[in-house]
Order: sequence, then structure tokens, then C-alpha cells
Amino acid sequence: MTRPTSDALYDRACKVIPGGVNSPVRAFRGVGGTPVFFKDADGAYITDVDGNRYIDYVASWGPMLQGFSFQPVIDAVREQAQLAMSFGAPTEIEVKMAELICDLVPSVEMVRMVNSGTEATMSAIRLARGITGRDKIVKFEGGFHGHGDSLLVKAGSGVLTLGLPDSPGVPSDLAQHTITVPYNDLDATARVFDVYGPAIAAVIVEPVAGNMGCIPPLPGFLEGLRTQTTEHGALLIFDEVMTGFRVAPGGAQQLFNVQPDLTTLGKVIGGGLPVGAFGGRADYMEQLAPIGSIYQSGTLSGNPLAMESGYALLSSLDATHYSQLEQQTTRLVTELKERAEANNINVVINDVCAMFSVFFTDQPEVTCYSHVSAADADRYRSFFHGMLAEGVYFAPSPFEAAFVSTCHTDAILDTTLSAVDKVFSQLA
Ligand code: HOZ
Repeated sequence: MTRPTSDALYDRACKVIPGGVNSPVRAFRGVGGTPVFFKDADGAYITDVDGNRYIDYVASWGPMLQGFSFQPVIDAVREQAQLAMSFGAPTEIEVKMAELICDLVPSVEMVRMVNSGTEATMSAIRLARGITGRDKIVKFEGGFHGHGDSLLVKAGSGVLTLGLPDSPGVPSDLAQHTITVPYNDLDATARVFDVYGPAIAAVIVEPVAGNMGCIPPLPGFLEGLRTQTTEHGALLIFDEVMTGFRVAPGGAQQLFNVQPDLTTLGKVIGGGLPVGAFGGRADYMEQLAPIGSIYQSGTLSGNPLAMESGYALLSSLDATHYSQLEQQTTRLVTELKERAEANNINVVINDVCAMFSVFFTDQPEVTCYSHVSAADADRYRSFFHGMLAEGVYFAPSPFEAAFVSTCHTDAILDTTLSAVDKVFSQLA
């Protein structure tokens, strides 16, 4: 499989875009080689600018739950584009979208739309600090909550992929207010609360970690965070940018039956257009301007195109889709494990509903960042490039999750698993 047009575009891109990409993970630094440039997509398939077609497990990093080029989303966006692209003033679709989110996500009574997951988490942190009058934030090692200053400490995703220490440009005065602890470690959070309790505004957590690969919460972890935050007067923020509407209609909080104070959303709620949101208890959300004094705003917030896109996707989903997503992911993961075992390749494969990760590791489990960082990144590179050559596109980083859509049929899984057969036999 050759990609001369991709390579030429990458050369051009590197002259005018830092690293040739608009988001670091895409640069393939985590796997070596040069990025593939894409031009169209349909269902579970994406096609590059050289005409090569791939089965996709990136799903635009999460949003494409019903596959690419989902007709109801296309229709909704096309219709809205002919009416108006943006007003910077209220529209009916924002109200419908907010009603739908409040209906679906158990803890959300009010919601505000923004334009990205980063904006959602930054705004939720400001709200938590404003509500509590406290400065400190607790996050988890390898947790990624966008690139806002307060959250770019021991972060996952591209920060982990590139092996960067905490980013230059984040003022140390601010970073000192971010405390990091190992994921799934309630003793560590208890110790932090013992020392800093009265200063902690919030604990922010991906209820299923997805930015150091997919790591489910251990039994009792989310419940323990709920108890600890309540006891110490801190807010619990679930970052459901990745898990929202993906692991269950009401996100991980519904799946694990734990209610946070604030929730951040993104990805699926935009249907592929740039959208984020944060929401939670009404008495908290009403502390935002214009009712309260905690300020947050945005010219394109609640943009009608993005709202129509997200609304069309969210309202297309029902319980059948979620059982189908879970069934297909379970089949894929089970058969991946069987093939790894048959080839004497040590793996841990974590999955939750429509997301999963393959860790090449001798360890019995992967439950936190130190387990992830001990996995064999070289083996992931070989796996990634082997699968790419067979026409299957996984995330170009060992620290990102894989995503399944409702378009991943049995036939597509069969093709994927045939490719896995070839690649695993080469790795063995
Ligand atoms: N950080 C996101 C994935 N966890 C997005 C990466 C990208 O879009 O390149």
C-alpha cells in the first residue's frame, strides 16, 4: 500500500503547520512513519487521499458512534446550513439539545454548550473553583482533560504519546494547584484529602480512562471518589467527553450508577462537528453568568449547525444500538485475546461497551498509568503498522483507545480479525 499523495501533503503541511498536524497525536510520533491524510468516509470505512480504504477504529476519536456519513446527521446539517450558519443569538435547537442532554445524563439538570472538550473542562474547573472558593484540583496520572492550563499536568493522550514532561507555558503558580494521583487508587486520594482537604475544589476524573488507553474503574473506585469528595466539601467532576453517550445513553455515570456534581461532554454530542458541554446540578450551574458571577461565554457556543448535527446523532440512538455496540466490541475483544494466546503474545485487552485497548504487556492487568507505561510500545508500533498495511486503521499511539461503531458488522469484524491473524503471526 503506497501513499504518495499523503506523503506530499505531509511535506507541504510541515512547512506551514507545526509538525504538519493540528493536534499532536495525529503526527504518528507514537508509532513512527508519516500520517495518513484522509478525504472521505462511509460507515466503518475511511479512504485516504491516495484512494486506499481502511476499516476504522478511531471514529474521529470518538464521535462517530453511528459510523461515518450518517445520513440523519448529513441531512440535519445540510438543512440548517441553508437556513443559517450562526447567529450568536439563541435558537430553538439549543433548547432541544439541552432538554435531551438533561433527559439522558442522570446528574445533569442544566447544561451549557461550548465548542470543545477542552473548553468544557476548563469551564467546569472554573465553576468548581468559583462555587467552593478553593483553588486546588485533583486529577489522575494519565488522565487527559484537554489542554487547559490547570489540567495539563501528568496528562495522557498526546502529552503521554510524545513523552513530554509537564508542558512549558503553564505558570508554575497555577500548576502547583493541580495534584495528581494514580488512577484507581482510593488510598492515594484519601491521603491527598487528609493533607489538602479544605483547599480542594474538585476531583476531575474520566470515569473510564480513555486517554492512556481504555482503563475501566475498579469496583468501588467511582463510589469512593463520590464519598470522599462529599465528605470534604469538594465537587466531583466526571469528564465524559469520551464516555458520554458511548458507554451507555447516559454515559459512564449511568453505567456505574454514580452521580457527579458536574459533567463535561464532547465528541458524540457534536456528531462530528466541534462541540463541548458542561452541566450538572441546577444550583451549581446557576452560579454561571448571567445569573451568577462566574464568567464563561463563546461566540460560537450553541452554534446551530453543531447543535443540529449532535441532536440528530443523539436522538438516533436507542437501547438496541448500545447492546449491538457492546456485543460487537465483546466479540472483537474475545477473538483478539484468543488470537494473541494462540500466537503466544502477551496482551491485556480492556473494554467498556464501545471502547477498548490492546496493551502488549506481561502484566496480568492494566489499571493505572504505571501499568500503561510498562507496556511494550514497540510491539504496539509493529501491530499498528501491520494492521495499517492490511487496511485497518487504529489510533497512531499506544496511549489512545479504539472505538467501535454501529457500522462494525460481523463481516467487518471478520476482515479485521483476518488482518489480526496475519499481523499477530508476524509479531509472534
Ligand atoms: N486528544 C484527543 C484524543 N484523545 C484528540 C486527538 C486528535 O484529534 O488528534
